[in-house]
Amino acid sequence: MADAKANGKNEAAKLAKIPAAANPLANEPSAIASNISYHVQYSPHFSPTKFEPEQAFFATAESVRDRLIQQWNETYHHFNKVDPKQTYYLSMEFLQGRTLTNAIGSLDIQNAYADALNNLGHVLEEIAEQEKDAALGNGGLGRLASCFLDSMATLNLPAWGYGLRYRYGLFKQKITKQGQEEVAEDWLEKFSPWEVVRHDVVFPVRFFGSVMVNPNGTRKWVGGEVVQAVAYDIPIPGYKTKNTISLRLWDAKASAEDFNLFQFNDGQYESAAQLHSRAQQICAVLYPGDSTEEGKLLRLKQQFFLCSASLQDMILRFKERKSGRQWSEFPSKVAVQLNDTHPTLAIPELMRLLMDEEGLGWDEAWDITTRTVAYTNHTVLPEALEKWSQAVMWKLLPRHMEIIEEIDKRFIAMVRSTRSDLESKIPSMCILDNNPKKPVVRMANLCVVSAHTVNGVAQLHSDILKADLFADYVSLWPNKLQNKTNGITPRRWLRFCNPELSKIITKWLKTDQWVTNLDLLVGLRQFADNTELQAEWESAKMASKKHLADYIWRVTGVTIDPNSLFDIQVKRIHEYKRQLLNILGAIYRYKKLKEMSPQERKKTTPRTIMIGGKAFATYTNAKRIVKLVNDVGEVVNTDPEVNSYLKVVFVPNYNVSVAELLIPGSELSQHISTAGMEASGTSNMKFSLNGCLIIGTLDGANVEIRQEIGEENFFLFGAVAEQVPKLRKEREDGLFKPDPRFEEAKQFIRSGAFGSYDYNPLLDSLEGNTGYGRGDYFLVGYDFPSYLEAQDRVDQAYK
Ligand code: F58
Repeated sequence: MADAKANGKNEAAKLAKIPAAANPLANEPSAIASNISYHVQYSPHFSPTKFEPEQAFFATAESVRDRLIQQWNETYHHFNKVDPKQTYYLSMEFLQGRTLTNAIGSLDIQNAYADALNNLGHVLEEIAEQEKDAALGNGGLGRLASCFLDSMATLNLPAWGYGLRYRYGLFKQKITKQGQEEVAEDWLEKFSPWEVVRHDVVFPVRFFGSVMVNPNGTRKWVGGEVVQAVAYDIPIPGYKTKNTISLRLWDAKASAEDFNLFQFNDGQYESAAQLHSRAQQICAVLYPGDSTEEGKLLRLKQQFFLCSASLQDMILRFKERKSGRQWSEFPSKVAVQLNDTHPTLAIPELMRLLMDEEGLGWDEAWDITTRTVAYTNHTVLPEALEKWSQAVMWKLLPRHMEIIEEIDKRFIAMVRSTRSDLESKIPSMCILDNNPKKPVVRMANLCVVSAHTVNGVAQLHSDILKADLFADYVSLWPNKLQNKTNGITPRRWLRFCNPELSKIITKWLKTDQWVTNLDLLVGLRQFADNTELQAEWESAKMASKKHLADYIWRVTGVTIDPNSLFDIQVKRIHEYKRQLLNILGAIYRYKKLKEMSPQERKKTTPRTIMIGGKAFATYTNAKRIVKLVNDVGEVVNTDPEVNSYLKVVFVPNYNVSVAELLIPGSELSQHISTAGMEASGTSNMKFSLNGCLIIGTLDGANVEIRQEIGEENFFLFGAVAEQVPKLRKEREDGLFKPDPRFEEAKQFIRSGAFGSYDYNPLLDSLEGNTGYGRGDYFLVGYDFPSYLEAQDRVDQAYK
């Protein structure tokens, strides 16, 4: 503390020596330092005496922002003039992580900033760690959206991201004796230096109300409540290019007229500000719990809020860029990509805006809408396919329900008139499920019927969509379904998070062009046997492992050995992702180590198993898995007989920034979902890119990664997707015989070896042959023996 204070003074003294001068486009360290000093003095957010890392972060970010704004405005003007077709990525989630390192790296001014901060008594890496993650997403789907923005900016594409400005993003995960605890994370607690509020970009968004029929038969949505959507823009710089695109996040605001001064002065404070507080709820949290009716309604409001504001914005831009435009031009200027079904309401909202606000007829509006919208599917899990109650939709969005009914009616008529052979399929293909018990709108069906293109996110997943989930539509529209295998940005996930390895790659390839053209990495193959490269590679990996070990010690108090094999599984906790298979394998390993003699133990391959990820707050079995991993770690890590051969660590609060530390230090990563259930996976790509091998099933993008990296770099095990239905059936018929090793591992938990917590409800999911939450739906037991065998191959290879 005393040291920190002394340092703080030291930094303040250094700051005092640097002349404060606005220099937004500075390149030289001294000019950059002056610009940072300028922001400390003239854009103050703290008391003038302080210049500790936190103050240095905000001033540094503001100086970087100066540079970004210059490029950003130029990009804006350029596209405004050129008027290209724009891509709009509509997503309820953007898992951005931190911005500073990425921005400085993209602007290619890393060294100058490091030097400038040194002059000011600070270290760039430490300053960057001050930034809070913008975690406006749950997992893979949200991170994919953020990776796409980076890539589109780098490819000089005229693209926009549209999302919501949640006050509280994904919760912070605390691990206590009880297991996972969720704590709200306020990423805007101080402020975000990256966002710019556009006070001129405000659109009204209506909820509830009714439909008014005009004398001429046209319809108009009226009444209800109207909330204002205000644009907050975040610049997304491309790598070493001027192109700087926008992530536009909408915030909800009620206007002054909605504040009832009369009531307020009468002491009725709450009802006076009712609409204000309802507006505030809209962007309060990412993914409000939807177990209650209120929660469901709020989530639907969020989705519509995003869709309506974004479409009004696109339409205004389309009209403003050139006056007197034909509406038929719209699809050649606007492409709307729906990130899953969450923004499906963009379809009826575009129809409504075109018909009710712009006066187009149904046919023209439908033609425009279907040529504009495309849909990406991210899951085949039936429980994850969105279905909204028709009653709730009629209440919140009466005009949209009319439009959806009409789309459905016309779709059914079209099938009947052109494809009588599909008559029996109509009930499952149509949009409205009118089951009187629970009438719902099937959002995925609405998307498939309305979009010009539908894509899956890895080849296997797209094949499954075509063969199963959307098979009947394929026979109707053979070319609508496509595959677009996911990707990741190599900037964040290699160049910036692993500078040591990046330097080696650049040195051996004699170019850094791989940062924007990953195909060039195959050029490393010819050096694979070169001992000099191997030594450099190994020392970079060791440096990252030490860095990671240091982090693990800081956040968990567990020491891990950088000479052991670092084995990592980090992703959302879900039964289909099978963290349970991983921990059961670890338990079996522990039991065998305990049974060995000290001499035998010495022959084993020392391992550190790290597992991290968040469980949905209401997902009980996922939370039990988190607790089990922590309990196993507690026992194994303090067992002096084995803890130099095995450690089990639960990495708390997994997020983008933690991933940036873990991935470079990994040697083996686990992507072990039940085949057919992980649509793609994207961390598998990040680990591979950092020279980490995979143990995995033939699922999602694993299949394609294995083809690229070669079978020898992929420890394959488990049932394949085609077998899964048959295996489940066999189990139902009582034909499954579990491997004794599987029984042994479960029995070890039941014996109380990892404490007194009642794991029976979790273990029971692996027992029996049928029933809800029973019968081992995810085939942990079936895959267990081949998993252990693959792990043996890993141990041998590591030697
Ligand atoms: C993920 N989906 C897929 N959904 O599971 C993964 O295989 C894929 O790689 C990734 O999308 C990108 O395509 C996913 O992350 C969610 O987070 C949902 C958000 C809304 C609530 C339910 C989960």
